Amino acid sequence: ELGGRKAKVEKMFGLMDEFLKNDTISLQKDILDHVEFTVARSRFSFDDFEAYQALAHSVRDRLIERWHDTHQYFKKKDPKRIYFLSLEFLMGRSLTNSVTNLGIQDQYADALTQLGFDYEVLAEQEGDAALGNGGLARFAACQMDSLATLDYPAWGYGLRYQYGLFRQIIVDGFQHEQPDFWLNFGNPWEIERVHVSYPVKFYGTVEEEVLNGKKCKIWIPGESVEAVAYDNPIPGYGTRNAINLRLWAAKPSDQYDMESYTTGDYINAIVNRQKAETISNVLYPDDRSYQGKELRLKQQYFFVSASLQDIMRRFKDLHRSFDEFPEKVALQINDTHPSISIAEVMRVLVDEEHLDWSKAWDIACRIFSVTIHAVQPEGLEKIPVDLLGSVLPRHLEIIYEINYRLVEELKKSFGQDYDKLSRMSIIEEGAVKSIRMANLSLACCHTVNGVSRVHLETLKTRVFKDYYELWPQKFQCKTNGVTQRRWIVVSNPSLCSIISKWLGTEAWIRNVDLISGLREYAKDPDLHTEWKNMKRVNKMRLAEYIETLTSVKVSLDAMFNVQIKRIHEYKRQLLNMLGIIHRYDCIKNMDESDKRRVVPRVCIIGGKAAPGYEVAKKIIKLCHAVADKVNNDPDVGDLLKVVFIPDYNVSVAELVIPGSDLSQHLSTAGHEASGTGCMKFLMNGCLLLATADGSAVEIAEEIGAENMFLFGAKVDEVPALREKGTTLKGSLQFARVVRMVRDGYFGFKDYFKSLCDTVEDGGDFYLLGYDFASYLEAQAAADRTFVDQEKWTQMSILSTAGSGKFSSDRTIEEYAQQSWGIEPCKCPF
Ligand code: GPK
Repeated sequence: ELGGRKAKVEKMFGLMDEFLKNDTISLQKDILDHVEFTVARSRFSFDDFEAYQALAHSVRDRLIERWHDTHQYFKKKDPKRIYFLSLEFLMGRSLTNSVTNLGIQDQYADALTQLGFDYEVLAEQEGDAALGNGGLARFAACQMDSLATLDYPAWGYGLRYQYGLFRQIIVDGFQHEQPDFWLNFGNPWEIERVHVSYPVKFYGTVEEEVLNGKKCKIWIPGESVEAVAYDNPIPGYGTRNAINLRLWAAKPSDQYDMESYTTGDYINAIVNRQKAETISNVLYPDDRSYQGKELRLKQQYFFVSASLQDIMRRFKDLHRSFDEFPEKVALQINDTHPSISIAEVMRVLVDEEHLDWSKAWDIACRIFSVTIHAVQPEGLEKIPVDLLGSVLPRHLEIIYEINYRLVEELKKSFGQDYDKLSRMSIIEEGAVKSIRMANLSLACCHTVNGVSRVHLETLKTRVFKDYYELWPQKFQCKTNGVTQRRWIVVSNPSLCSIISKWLGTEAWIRNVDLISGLREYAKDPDLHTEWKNMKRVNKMRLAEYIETLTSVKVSLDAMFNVQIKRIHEYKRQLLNMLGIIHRYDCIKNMDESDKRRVVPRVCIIGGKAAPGYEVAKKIIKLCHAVADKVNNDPDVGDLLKVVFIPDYNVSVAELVIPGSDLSQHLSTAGHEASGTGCMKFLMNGCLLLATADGSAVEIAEEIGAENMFLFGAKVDEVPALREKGTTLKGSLQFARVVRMVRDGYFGFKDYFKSLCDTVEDGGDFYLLGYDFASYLEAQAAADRTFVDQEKWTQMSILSTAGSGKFSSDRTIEEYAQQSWGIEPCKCPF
């Protein structure tokens, strides 16, 4: 029997290439089949959206084929696997990315043209999968692409939110949030696995039991919800491997409410059951601020519990003893959000598998690693003890036990230094007694990763100082990266062709270090011509988009100057706005001959503010108020335009980045853990105007500081500057532009008052006033350079050429080797 099965598997591998064909005719046939049988439209009449759906399903078939093969192969080889747990993934669109990674873009384009459709137009039909907030979530998506491409045996685990990140609409210049019901028209990229489901328990009590003469604890839960798997294949580039991103959706469970059915309250019983689904309903839209909300905790535990059941089931299929667990399993915790998994692993090993505590703890300590994305200690999650005790009573006990043993160990190193012990404790005493999720991770994880060198330094010297002194070896730097597949190949095809042509190879798409080969041609006039044409075409596309959305016409000769990211005080979109106001003010005071020397600018801003973040919302309004005034001022004309792009998301970024000349990264030094947007601009040859913060410091090392526009206070100057507080005076220019806003020059005087207060009157925590002069100087330097197009183009080429380090492929290699201890497992054929 076994021999028979083996022969069958061999046969299947042998037939692999026999299945779905990728020639034009086969693709057309598949698309039309899907029109008829999946979308259920007649092949004689279907519109662009239906064509997109059919196209997507034909791609999905090809993904599924590879994905099955890959998992069959992983099963056969049984390598150590990496499980990547993240509450957020910002995948964006899948069509073009999948087709590119499958390597059949030309075939598809031909097939569609012959059917009378345009591939690019159909691609535009797809909505974004926005199951995340910002950098953290997009970075998770880039890592999945690299894991697949580098053939690592990896799984992603997360939550399948019904509502992704809210849609931003702008009414009279104010942000409004609308629900993103992204699943309305179906999602061809996911595979519903009704048979892969696990019960997840909440509430209840803990009781003691005697088992084989030993006392043990058992959790008697009060509620059970079913977690159902939705699988999202992630194809690698230039490999047959396709890995899986498994997202969990909550469904009512059949257990636990039988009572109400028998008591006759039939309708209420069903309504109550339905409430279970709320767990995976909606993504929390707050970027890096944590409120102790029950639903949030339930989301975290829900996805962690389901994922661990899945992981352990897979492990137990092939292995008998948990002794081997650390040889087969690495668990990566993306920020502290999934750190309840540490307590869950302990609960399963101790309560269900009946391992000794110390044995279980040893296993836990060998499997977990964590990446911290926050900079501020306030950004770290704390869960009120009462809340945790009610939702997960057994986990609270386990955390107490972990903490007790931790503190005993700490006493050995630090004696009776109670201040230190209380800082390092997992439990925070105080008005609201809380669990510090970061400390739970620090206590257990073998590796604690920072996302840039500067960030790791901050973790070591400030945020986790005590832990660093105790366990320096745990702390590692894994500078972030982004995938060149999406951020060059998919979103900037003309640049992609130029790079391949000049390097004489496409190998850089998998091995991006080769991109440095462009340096050699940085002064080549032929390359300059191609480069400038590429930029111009991308700017044209962006200009059309801007006009469609905002009715503002922009000149292609202007410098496109862009800041796109979540709106935050520390990211200082306000500094950008004040700089724009300054520029406007200067132009207003110029005579015609002065004006001729002004470099025309289009200032583009985009980003969402968390719904409850008032200051951020005022910044958005200020952008619109300034835009209204400036764009309609005949004195200014094309010299200055201000554009706010609404509903910024991944696919908007794919359009905006290739069309930018200059990008701005203005965080107060020490506040941006890394930044990944800057890396996408860098790859696309957009020059950077940035503070020496996060990854910008490393970018300057790679491309040379002379090839970007750095400004502002340095990380180590910031604390002293803050100390000086009120005695710090911004420049006269700064006072003047703030006064213009205060005096109602752009209207909404009362509304903007509190915004102005944040940067004046002894406030100005983020040092806008202090950095203003040097910001203006950097902007002026950018102007001077832009006039010299040859110089500018050379810097642009050198930016792309120096971007190799910032590929997520490099990041993933470092994780694989330094944190996870995993090897590639490449599916043959
Ligand atoms: C950091 F703490 C957080 C958070 O809650 N959300 C988020 O997007 C970002 N981040 C950092 O702000 C960026 O500097 C960093 O590049 C990104 O995470 C990925 O590490």
